[in-house]
Amino acid sequence: MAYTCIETRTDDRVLIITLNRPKALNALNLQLMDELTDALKKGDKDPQIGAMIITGSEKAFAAGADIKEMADKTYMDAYKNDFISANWEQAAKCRKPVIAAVAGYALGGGCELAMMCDFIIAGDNAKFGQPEISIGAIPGAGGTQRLTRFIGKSKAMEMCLTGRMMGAEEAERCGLVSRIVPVADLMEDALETARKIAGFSAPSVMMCKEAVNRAYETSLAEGMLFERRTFHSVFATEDQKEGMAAFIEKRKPGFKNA
Ligand code: CO8
Repeated sequence: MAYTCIETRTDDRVLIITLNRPKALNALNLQLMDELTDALKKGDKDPQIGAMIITGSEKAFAAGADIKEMADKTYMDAYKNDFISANWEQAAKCRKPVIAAVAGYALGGGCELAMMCDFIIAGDNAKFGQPEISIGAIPGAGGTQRLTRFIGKSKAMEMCLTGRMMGAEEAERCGLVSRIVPVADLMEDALETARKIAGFSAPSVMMCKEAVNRAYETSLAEGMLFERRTFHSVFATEDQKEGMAAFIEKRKPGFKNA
């Protein structure tokens, strides 16, 4: 698939996907979402890739779903084609870690896409929001659900009902983003983080991600059991033997599956 709305490149074992519709502030149209889904699926399958980054430009990660593309939709169009169908959720379905490196606007579907990733590193100029209410709509790809889990009901309700934007500092304070870095350093920082993760044992990384995600989907007791059983299974991997032997022998581990 030739890409016209995104750009991809690899750096070491990291796949970097850059949303690239600068004239529309990276508004997420169907073509862009199809390309993003394709790139994420390929990265997830490629044994040479250990982690992925989704980013945009310095001005906009993505200013939302493409309003011009959806303005004339009818209910029947939306319902029959299951608008924002499951393949728009690929970022949340990947087994390998996906980091959102967000500078500028992450609004509506842009904020939702960032929240589908495993964590968000924000440039200091990042602005997050769910402004759908101001165009007579509501969030449609997780804004009311994921945002509430990230930042709690009171703040999520206020954000969704007023459409106000939240800056990077507020986003860090309330747990929406993991870290803020100067926008000029955003990509280098995200890359360094992704390279670090991609250098660890690939099965451990995937198991760890699955276990953290369980915290969202189940009770504490079930989550603890899942974590413990998954922990038991690392003793079946060569990487566990190598990682622990390397610690004891005071050397760097050479993970087979890195
Ligand atoms: N859709 C289409 N075009 C857009 C969008 C968008 N979401 N956002 C910006 N653009 C276009 C503008 O129309 C403009 O194009 P043109 O030059 O042809 O007029 C160009 O990008 C530049 O935009 P502005 O001139 O408005 O730039 P400003 O710097 O003045 O303002 C803002 C920046 C504040 C970001 C402003 O553009 C804005 O408010 N954008 C819309 C934000 C919004 O409402 N987003 C929510 C959209 S609805 C949604 O996301 C539903 C989610 C569905 C799920 C998606 C699944 C992933």
